[in-house]
Amino acid sequence: MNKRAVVFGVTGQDGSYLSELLLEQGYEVVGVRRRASTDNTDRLDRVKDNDSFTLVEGDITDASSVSGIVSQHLNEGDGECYNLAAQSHVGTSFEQPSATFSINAGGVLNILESIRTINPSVRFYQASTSEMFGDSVNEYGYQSEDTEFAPRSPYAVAKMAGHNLVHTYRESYGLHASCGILFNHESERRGENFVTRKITDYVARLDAQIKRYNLTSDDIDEEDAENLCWLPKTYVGNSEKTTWPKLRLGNLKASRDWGHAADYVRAMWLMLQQEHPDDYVVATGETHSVEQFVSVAFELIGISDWQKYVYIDPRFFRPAEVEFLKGSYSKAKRHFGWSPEIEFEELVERMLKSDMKKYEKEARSPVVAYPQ
Ligand code: NAP
Ligand code: G4F
Repeated sequence: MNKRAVVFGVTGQDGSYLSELLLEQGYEVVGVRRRASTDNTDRLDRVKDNDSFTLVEGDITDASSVSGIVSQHLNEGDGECYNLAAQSHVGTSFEQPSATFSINAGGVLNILESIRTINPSVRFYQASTSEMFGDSVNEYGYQSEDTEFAPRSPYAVAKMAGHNLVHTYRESYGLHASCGILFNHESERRGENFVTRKITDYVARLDAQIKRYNLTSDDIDEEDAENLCWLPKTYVGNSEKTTWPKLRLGNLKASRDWGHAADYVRAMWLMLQQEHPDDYVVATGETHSVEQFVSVAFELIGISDWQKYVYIDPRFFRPAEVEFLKGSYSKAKRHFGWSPEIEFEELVERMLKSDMKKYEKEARSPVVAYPQ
């Protein structure tokens, strides 16, 4: 019989990559999505029609929904359960702290309780996060499993509660429950309101418009066009300058350790294949500022004066910021041979190329809407 895995948060970035990996490994995968008013399963295009993949509805904040799923799909044997479901946006957690806590902490409790009471031999993965470190660094200036946690957002506090619940259930009931302390990981499927995807999406759109109107960067004005659509004020051949809406960003100085999601889901799976449950940092060991990400993305379309296109908008600053993340993945490497394969420049390029494909068609149409 094939091994079975239940994936909570299957419609998200990581849920889609993990489902693909598990199916490749011969698992029967049950993906759990919450009810949505319209279809939100585009990221699952590669797995939806696979006979070993089943999509079911459920919400981790609803204990009876979770226990129903665990008793139906993980009631016997040593199946695996991955909790990737979360309100995953740090900025949003300041606006919706209560919803964030109920999903990111209460949801974990519901899953752990279901496993404990229905089938304690199920192996459990919890999506913990480098945000839990806040501004802590170790004596070498980075973060590892032993670095103190000092959460700085409702998101991180809720994730810490989930993390501690996993420890409690591991120690009290002997569950095989592991936490991946994952640093930022992005991809072509990253949500558009995370900074990396927001940048590549803008740069791809800019590139499409520059090509559409056959412009050079010199033809474009410094002026911000917040309320204009992506239609040049003047057309090519006219001596007047063209105005574009700018890329509105917050803190450019923050540094993140950015990897690719496809690499990181491999680490999640490997954690559950270990004899003993544990916590592992998953990271690249490199850090780059948001500004560097911006600069690399613009360079890829041949623009070096990116400052001209960026507007620093106070709306995107957070009440408290995590300024610096750089993780050491040596424990994951030592225990199960994991290391990342996709490097920073390749990550930016892959995301940008994927967004460029999206705008190829738009570049040929005359009027486009102002991006939200
Ligand atoms: P994501 O794209 O935002 O996906 C989150 C998923 O959770 C979505 O499928 C979402 O469903 C689902 N979800 C939200 N609330 C739910 C609820 N109440 N019940 C059931 N499902 C719910 O996030 P991601 O980037 O894939 O990250 C996966 C996990 O890793 C998250 O827990 C995140 O906090 C954590 N993490 C991410 C990173 C990173 O850099 N990506 C780093 C460290 C940790 P909808 O599609 O309906 O919204
Ligand atoms: O892309 P971000 O929103 O990711 P953030 O806050 O680091 O959180 C992500 O990584 C965590 C792991 O460390 C995950 F747990 C979490 O679920 C999520 O996946 O912001 C990255 C940085 C921040 O310093 C932010 O202040 O970019 C800065 N930033 C600057 N301008 C912006 C913007 N962030 C966003 N989202 N939008 C901006 O316009």
